[in-house]
Amino acid sequence: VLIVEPSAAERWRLRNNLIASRMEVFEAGDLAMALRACSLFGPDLILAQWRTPTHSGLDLMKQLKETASTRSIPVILYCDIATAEERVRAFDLGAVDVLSRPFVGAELVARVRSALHTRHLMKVLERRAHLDGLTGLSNRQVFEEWLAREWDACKRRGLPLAVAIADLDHFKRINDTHGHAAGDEVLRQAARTLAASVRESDLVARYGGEEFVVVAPNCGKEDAAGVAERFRAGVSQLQIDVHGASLSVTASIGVAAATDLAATSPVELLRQADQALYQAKAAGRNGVWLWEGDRARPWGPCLTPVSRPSGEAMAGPVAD
Ligand code: GH3
Ligand code: MG
Ligand code: MG
Repeated sequence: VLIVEPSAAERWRLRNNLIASRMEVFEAGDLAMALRACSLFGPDLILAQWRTPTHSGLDLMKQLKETASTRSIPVILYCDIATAEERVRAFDLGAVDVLSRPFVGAELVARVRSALHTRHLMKVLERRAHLDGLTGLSNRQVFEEWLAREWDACKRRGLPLAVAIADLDHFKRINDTHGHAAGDEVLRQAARTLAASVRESDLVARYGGEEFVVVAPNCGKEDAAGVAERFRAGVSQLQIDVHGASLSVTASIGVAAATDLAATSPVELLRQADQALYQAKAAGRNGVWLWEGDRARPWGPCLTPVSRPSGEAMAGPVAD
């Protein structure tokens, strides 16, 4: 809980009440310190004095609303007397509670605890809304929002961006032969392998049933193909124990990267990665195909280039 209160004596009193109830407390004496404390500590709740010599609690709330990371922090305002109009205005601005002094410590703690509980439930719901329940990866909605945001950021900064779409090979057979629960376990382990194959700045999401997608900002095509190859190799080495049997699985991956983001679009990049994936499947699966220019080509150390009569180099990934 972040206490925003100019009087050191009052801060001390509030702080003692909250600490006695095993809450972690930070303190700020003015608006600038409060905003700094928010970015440093990310409080779950702000308990703020409404009227101070330097600012009003409403100013604080307006400032919090301006930044994405502080927008959802609940605020409880307190003051000596607030008129009905003022209280309405505070709630309109998003205050979760308004307290009139004098208040006893037990009531303060009860109100703070109740607001923290609501905050906790909101966080749980937000997490559930963003994650895929089976694999724990981000879900498709997060992926779409993330791609749009990262696309704009990379475009502004003149950076490349890559996407990779991975699809497990003959996954239906695993379900049909070993049952749905075995299939689920394969999906979980494949997801874990993919998450371990990417950089921290990349996003991995479950795209659909047995399909995953990676968004790699500031990543060129060769590096993205390298990530895809790491995943392909990692998945092919998995030994998944199900009812005493050891299952293995492979994946096909399509990769596409854009360097001039103003000249293309996320939809087009995904189409290219999907087309490359399609080629990886058609060529025998368990391979990485990279979109280049106007076509996909196979990529990776597992491939043996084959000369074609036209002279164009084509290679076939290891067939299953
Ligand atoms: P391909 O190599 O061409 O990709 O063949 P495939 O069998 O992997 O592809 P197909 O699209 O025919 O089958 C995908 C299967 O994935 C069918 C579906 O039942 C299964 N599936 C989708 N979501 C889940 C899930 O959450 N759990 C399990 N166990 N299976 C799932
Ligand atoms: Mg599929
Ligand atoms: Mg598949």
